[in-house]
Amino acid sequence: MEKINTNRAVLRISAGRPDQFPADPLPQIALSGRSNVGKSSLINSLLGRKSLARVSSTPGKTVTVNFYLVDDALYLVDLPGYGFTRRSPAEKKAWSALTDGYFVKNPNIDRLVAVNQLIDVRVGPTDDDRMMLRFLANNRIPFFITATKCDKLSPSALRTALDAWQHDVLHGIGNIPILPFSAVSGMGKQQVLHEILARL
Ligand SMILES: Nc1nc2c(ncn2[C@@H]2O[C@H](COP(=O)(O)OP(=O)(O)OP(=O)(O)O)[C@@H](O)[C@H]2O)c(=O)[nH]1
Ligand SMILES: [Mg+2]
Repeated sequence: MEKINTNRAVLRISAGRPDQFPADPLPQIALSGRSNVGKSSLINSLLGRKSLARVSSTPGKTVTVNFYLVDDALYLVDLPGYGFTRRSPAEKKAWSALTDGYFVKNPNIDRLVAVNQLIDVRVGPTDDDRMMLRFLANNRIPFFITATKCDKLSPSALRTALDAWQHDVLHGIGNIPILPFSAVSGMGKQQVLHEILARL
């Protein structure tokens, strides 16, 4: 496992088009999940920054893929959130073009070492989450799951929820790590970091 200084991080580019994705040969870990699941909050928490990634109370405002360069050694890739219903047709088109540009038409897809799929522990897996997990499994893209906002559940409710996911969403997919996390309490931060670094 590599040693990485997570305090050294910059937003390299907020890409609105696939041709703006960085082409340098560094490993990428992509964060996927619905709007408001806590992708930006997780990035800020992992990198020990208050507002490197913009956290908004109005989800889905800008549709971009944000590449955070960490210690000149890896990219954390903040993918545009899905499942935000009040989106204009133009925003939906931008979402599809970017997501397709990242997963399907990306000449540098071999640099994607893993997807961290975020699922809100109180909302549970949505149909869109299930679709994404099936897509990742079918395309043999390595992934692990982070359950976000775990500060909102009691320890026993948390255990019940995560056990159910293992039998439900991951049924037929295999034994995939599910890491409980909270950007508010810091729960699971070291485990998520460890999982990321282990993939490099
Ligand atoms: N209680 C609690 N709230 C959280 C946590 N993480 C994020 N939030 C809140 O959830 C909301 C959305 O967080 P973001 O990090 O902006 O979510 P996102 O996935 O980046 O959303 P988009 O960029 O719109 O796709 C904000 O109001 C955050 O403060 C958490 O661990 N616990
Ligand atoms: Mg965000």
